[in-house]
Amino acid sequence: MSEKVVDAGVMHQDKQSQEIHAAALAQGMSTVFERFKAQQPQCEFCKQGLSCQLCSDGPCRISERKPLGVCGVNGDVIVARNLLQLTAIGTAANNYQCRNLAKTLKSIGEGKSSIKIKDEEKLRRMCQALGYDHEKPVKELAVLFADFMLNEIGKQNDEPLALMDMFAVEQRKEVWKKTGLYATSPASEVMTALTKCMTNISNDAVDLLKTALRLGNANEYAGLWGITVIQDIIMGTASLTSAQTNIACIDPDTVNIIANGHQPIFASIIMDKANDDAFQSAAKEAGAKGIKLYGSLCAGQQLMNVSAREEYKDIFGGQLGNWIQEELFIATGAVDMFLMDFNCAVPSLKDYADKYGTKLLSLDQVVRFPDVESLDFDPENAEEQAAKVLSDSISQFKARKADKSRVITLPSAEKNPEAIAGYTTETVLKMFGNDINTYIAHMKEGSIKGAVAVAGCTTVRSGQGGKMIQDLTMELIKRDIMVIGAGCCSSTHQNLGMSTREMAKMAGAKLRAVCEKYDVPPIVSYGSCTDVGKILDTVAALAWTIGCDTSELPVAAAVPEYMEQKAIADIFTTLSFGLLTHVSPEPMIRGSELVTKYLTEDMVNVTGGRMLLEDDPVKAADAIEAHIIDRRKVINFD
Ligand code: XCC
Repeated sequence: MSEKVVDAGVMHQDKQSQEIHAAALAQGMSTVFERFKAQQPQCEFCKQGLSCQLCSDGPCRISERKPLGVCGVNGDVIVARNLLQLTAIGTAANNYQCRNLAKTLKSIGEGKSSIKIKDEEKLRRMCQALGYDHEKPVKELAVLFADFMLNEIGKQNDEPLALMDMFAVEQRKEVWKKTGLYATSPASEVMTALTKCMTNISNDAVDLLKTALRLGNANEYAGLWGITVIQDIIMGTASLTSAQTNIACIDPDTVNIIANGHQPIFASIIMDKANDDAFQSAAKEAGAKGIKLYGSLCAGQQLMNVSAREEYKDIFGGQLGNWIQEELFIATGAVDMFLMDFNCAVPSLKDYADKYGTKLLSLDQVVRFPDVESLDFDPENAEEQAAKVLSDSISQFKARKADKSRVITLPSAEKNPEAIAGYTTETVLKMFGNDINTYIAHMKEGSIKGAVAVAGCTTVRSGQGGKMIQDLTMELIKRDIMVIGAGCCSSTHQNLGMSTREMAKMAGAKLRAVCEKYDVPPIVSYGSCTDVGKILDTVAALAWTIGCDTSELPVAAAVPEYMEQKAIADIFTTLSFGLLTHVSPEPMIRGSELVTKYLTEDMVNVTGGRMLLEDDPVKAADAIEAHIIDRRKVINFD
């Protein structure tokens, strides 16, 4: 056992969560942290990726004494195959979400749904880029664009992804063509990848890893790209905003609805509907001050990004936090309705909901719990569904008020400073006088030494619980490196009060001066983990303008608290883009020297990218900074 077991004293990094965590334990509940501890020691074979459970002759575990499985497979193939399966799951999940969005857009275009398109301009721009007559009626364009996306996701003709052809920088396309990484549709790539994962088919570990890189491209050029664009079209593009964050924003005197997950469209419709007089007066009659909808995880990040709109002012209650906190939201005893729209709805939520009187509702066919009601989002019935959620939430509130035994525990710790959010390529550039060259000029002179996307989940492993995100981010900004946050990393930044303009004071002198001049924080939040697509948009825009390849830019990606499979797919996306990609905790690959060496060293000769495995935030920042300094030389920025 080389790994340190989580120290019970090092859990949530923010005081509000620590308080509610302690209260939940005192009330007889267990959280991710206690269950992690109870699971120790975990299987060393599995941790190294050396366990194969695919066939009836297994499970096989590879060791020096037993180097081959029953079929003769070696540890390299087992490790690579296990990793490829994770990548395929993540790619499928991102594209599943994109397909849902495309279907919703199509139903709007066909006039079957009453949902309104909030960014018509973006739809027209995208259609123009695809070569359609962008002056057609908006509904027609919605159908055209939705059909285009559905075809991209599902086509089986082996044609490359049109989006990759259109939006990737030229040098990158050449790299992908040369290395066999030019991807076709995610449906086809996932089918091929999973077939390769079958027993006794692909016995070449390097080929399996290259398949994961192809999935990375299919993940980006259909899934992530499509999610961001269609969500913007339907919900409206993000704009700069500030909002309350963390558990203390829950108001016990309002009807409280939490929107948890990654698919925020339905929650935005509920917010629209909550303004109706009928619901406002029903809430008041029930004794509530009003109705609040709070964001949770990545869906919350998206909702926060559009929360500056007038119609959401009284309804959006704030962004509660990241996945390791979600049990705690319910443990406050003040939550009436908890909506689960996609992943990161932990199984223990049911125990929490039963204990604290919260109603759980699953909103998508893939989210299923025994004995939990589902109301799968249907764009054709969105209004009725939103009305039902609101009436049920009001009834839940009434029941909460009537329940004399209900204990409400809210944090006594100080509220967080309001977080600023809603950054996109456009908003960042706007801060720099709407000229990407101004940003590049500052990069060139070194006042912005480089930029790092700090994205993805939080994890309970090794006592991280947000700590690694916090420490790595601080180390980076100290070194004049700008941080772009997304996903639960952004939630962690917000909970720790790091998403403010004042953070400029903690940055290196040069970065601080730029931040203060342009009124930009050194840590900008792009939103959900699916907004990695939006971050790569910014990366591509920089590369286009500078005239270099994405692998030559002084940028890197970091997934400092990697947890699940979509993060693995995203990691293969950034690796395929040629970016240095820091990952902690280590994925389960150490059992194969070949796989570890390929990912951390040899891949540089394929895509230009490589994985940086480092659990120490200072050492990770050192290595990222060294990479950025090296890249600056390549493009003559020094
Ligand atoms: Fe889940 Fe996105 Fe990860 Fe957070 S960041 S732990 S997926 S909610 Ni994607």
